[in-house]
Amino acid sequence: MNIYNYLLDVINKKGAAYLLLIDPDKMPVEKSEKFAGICASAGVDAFLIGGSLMLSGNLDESIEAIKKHSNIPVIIFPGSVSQVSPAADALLYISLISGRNADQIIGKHIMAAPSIKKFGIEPISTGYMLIESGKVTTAEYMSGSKPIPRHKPEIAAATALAAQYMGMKLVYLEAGSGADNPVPNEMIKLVSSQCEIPVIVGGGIRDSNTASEKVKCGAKIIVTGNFFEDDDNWERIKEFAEAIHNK
Ligand code: 1GP
Repeated sequence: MNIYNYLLDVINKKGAAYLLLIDPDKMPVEKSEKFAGICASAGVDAFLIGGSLMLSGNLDESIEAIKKHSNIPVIIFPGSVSQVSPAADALLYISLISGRNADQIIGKHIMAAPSIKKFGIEPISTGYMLIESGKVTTAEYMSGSKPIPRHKPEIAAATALAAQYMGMKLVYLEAGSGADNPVPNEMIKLVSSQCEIPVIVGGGIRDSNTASEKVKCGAKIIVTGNFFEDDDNWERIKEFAEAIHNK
């Protein structure tokens, strides 16, 4: 089964999928190994891996370490064209559809396509939308694009529908890592009622109630990153997974 179908299967069986984001710059390899084992036994469905910069981290080494200590899929969430690794199971092939910068909608993709083919990685076409969340986030700053205003769910819904009509397989509502405020419930409700492709929600989710609330509003995949970079919180991974798996 390919990874996209695996995600659909998880959604179908558990109600929603829980993905944990690992940024190799923020989690050294030795810590990722331990983390991977804990996540696997806590019910996490897949890892996302990637980062905005990749200064100290090494993508290949991190993926290999995670895979050695767990058997859940590792999906690259690329912060740049160089973040393609043969060790990964799949890659979110993200187009920044909330922006109007052609390079982030198609340009970078052309640069990355030959390596994706060469390594045989499964690309999962994803419409990626930045949503205003309070202060300027890294994703917003690095992409140099304006997020969709948080009180304009209809813009997000029309954008998601366009992504679906263009053949994209997932739509990602991103408040940004460490966001002050997660994606608003009203926006998740409208987007998921309008489009048929699974809606991913991430950014600023720091407790299981919020994660569960987003699923009740229609999110089919929840992503958390920041909160579990602190190992004091690791004992709560299971609580998040159970809150998200509402079926
Ligand atoms: C993935 O950027 C998010 O969508 C992760 O956000 O780090 O705030 O959980 P947090």
